[in-house]
Amino acid sequence: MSDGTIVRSPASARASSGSPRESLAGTVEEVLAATPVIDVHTHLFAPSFGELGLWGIDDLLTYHYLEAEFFRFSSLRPSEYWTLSKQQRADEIWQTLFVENHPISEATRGVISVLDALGLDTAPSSLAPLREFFVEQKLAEYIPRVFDLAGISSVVMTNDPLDPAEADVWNRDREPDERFHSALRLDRLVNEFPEHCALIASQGYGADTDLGCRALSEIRRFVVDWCKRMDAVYMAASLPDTFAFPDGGIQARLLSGAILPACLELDVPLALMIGVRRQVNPALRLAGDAAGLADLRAVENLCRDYADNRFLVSVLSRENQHQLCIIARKFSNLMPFGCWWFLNNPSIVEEITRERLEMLGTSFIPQHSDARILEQLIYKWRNTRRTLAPILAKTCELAVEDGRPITHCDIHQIVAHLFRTNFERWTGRHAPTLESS
Ligand code: RAT
Ligand code: ZN
Repeated sequence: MSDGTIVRSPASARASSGSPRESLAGTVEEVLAATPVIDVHTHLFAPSFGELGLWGIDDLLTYHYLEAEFFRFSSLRPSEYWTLSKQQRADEIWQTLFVENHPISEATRGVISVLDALGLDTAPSSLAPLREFFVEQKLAEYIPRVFDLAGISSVVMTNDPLDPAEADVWNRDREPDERFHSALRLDRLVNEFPEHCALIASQGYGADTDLGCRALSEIRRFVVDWCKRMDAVYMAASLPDTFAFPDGGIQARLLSGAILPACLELDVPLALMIGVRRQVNPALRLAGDAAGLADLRAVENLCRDYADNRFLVSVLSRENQHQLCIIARKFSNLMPFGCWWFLNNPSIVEEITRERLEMLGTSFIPQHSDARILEQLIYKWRNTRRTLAPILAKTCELAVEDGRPITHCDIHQIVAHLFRTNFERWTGRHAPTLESS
């Protein structure tokens, strides 16, 4: 079918040709499957980061989304759980969530979906055969296989220069890997500045907790240097539900005095992930964070007062999503992205994505995976495509009904905006494409 072919709505396609592939829904599905994604936010690492990169069955099972679910079913206390080895923890989670209970939640189905995609038994009586499979994999061939199964061309990592394990790698010589872009994560700097001020100073920067003019310009120099060292495609910080701007507090002063000017100097966007309530249950460690409703006036103020900066914004509370769309309609320097963390469930993704399409057309980035374990890319992107397909088809169908023909080329362009070019435009980077693109 040529690119200019008009794609009919399902009803008219059935009436004329009877072929479901001719239908809008079929075409949208095909285009979604064939368009490689740039995954704009993950916690994955390039192979040169060694042990920091997580993959395989034990890492998949000890994912913190599953740990949170495990404690709902198991009588094991968190303090006992943390004394176990990773393999023992994985065994406990498998037994509890996959053998004694039914893996029907989003996170448990994710593991099943990964095993299935890799051609593995989804209900083995022990993890031994699965462990054997993963031990045999060589990352050099395995990463391209996983990327291929997930339909992605590249991912963006999360790189915090104040994380000692990461800084070690960055301070060594490493080959750049075009499949793994970096994002300069500023959580420790923005949210725990007093605790990290000395570490910044130890790297030769005149950081000071007084946050006076000199200290701010030195912190800006620190941020610029690290952004260059990492060749970061954007800078990012997660922020609590209580985040306010401007409020004269440490976060706001760091943003206005150091980070936003550094973004402008380097022409990179700033990603703000707003609404996390860290460690409401510290016993659960990574699984102990929660979400809260934020006051998005902070985003309005930032977008208005820093009109030359570009912002990528994701908000964690379901109740904040409509407000974010409204703000994006007011400020063209704001790009909403992703259905973050607790929102990444089909029912909520569907609602948010429909709302965004209705209010913003294609001018947003619908999803990121947030994958921490390599193989999660497979299920998270499979799920995203599955949820997006009927929504996009319905949207196109409405346009046809309203009198605007939709061509194959239109559908390719719509999906390309959502999966790739909005991000490329925002970051000014063009990531490598797969052969299939
Ligand atoms: O989704 C997650 O894995 C969370 O733990 C967070 O990492 C969150 O995505 C973040 O980037 O802060
Ligand atoms: Zn994340």
